[in-house]
Amino acid sequence: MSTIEQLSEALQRGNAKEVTALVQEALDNGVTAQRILDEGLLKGMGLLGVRFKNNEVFVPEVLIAARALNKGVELLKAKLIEEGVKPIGKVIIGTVKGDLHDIGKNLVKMMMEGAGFSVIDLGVDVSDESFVEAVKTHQPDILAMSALLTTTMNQMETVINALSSAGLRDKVKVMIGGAPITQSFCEQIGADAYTPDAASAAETAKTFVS
Ligand code: B1M
Repeated sequence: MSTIEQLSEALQRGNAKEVTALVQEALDNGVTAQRILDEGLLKGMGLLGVRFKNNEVFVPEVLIAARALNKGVELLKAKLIEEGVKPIGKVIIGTVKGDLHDIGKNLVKMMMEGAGFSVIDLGVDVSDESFVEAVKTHQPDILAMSALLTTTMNQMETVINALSSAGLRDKVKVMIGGAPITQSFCEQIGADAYTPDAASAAETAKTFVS
């Protein structure tokens, strides 16, 4: 098995120590940072995402793999900048006002980063004003919102209305998700996409920038 294949495997097992050693080994052998990222780390994360979607692995495995991915990316960062590798798009993500649940949001963030996006995380309990301000400042391709409570999901519509009032609605794709969210809710509030899980969120995000 090649170093790159071993890297993809180690990433899926969430072995951060092995991941950093293999990234270093590949760099020492002259493999480009871009190839290490695409064919090793991101491929591994993509495969794990599919297994997550199919309920073959669960939240802890994905979180551990994401930590290993971050370690590997840290090691590659300088080289990637040197090679001029650009992210495929920019995402702003947050959990809506009044809602403190962030495990699902963090998974979506990791999967999007794994798919090659740069992600600005506004955290939890994010007001419509803060979402709008962040869209104004960072001009992302996608605004991603998470809500886990039936009492907070309507905040998503408030944010979309606030984007419209600020003249920003047609400048950004709005993606939503979280346990109480449905496709019909998505259509009702005028969001661009609802996805039920983190892996499909990353897949759908890619279609918005391709
Ligand atoms: Co809370 N909680 N919680 N909670 N909590 C739920 C959501 C609840 C369903 C539990 C229940 O009663 N059965 C219930 C909501 C009921 C409702 O509104 N219908 C509930 C409640 C009521 C509350 C409190 C009000 C409890 C109280 O204080 N009385 C309170 C509210 C606090 C607040 O937010 N203001 C509260 C607090 C908490 C904790 C702080 C203790 C903790 C959160 C810790 C944290 O997030 N850091 C917590 C937890 C852990 C849960 C449960 C048990 C698990 C949620 C979770 O992380 N799941 C949850 C019950 C449950 O869901 N079984 C529950 C794992 C996570 C991976 O799934 O977030 O759904 P999820 O993300 C999924 C998808 O939804 C999707 O991708 C992920 C998977 O790939 N997804 C997106 C999520 N965001 C997306 C965005 C996208 C696309 C996909 O695009 C942008």
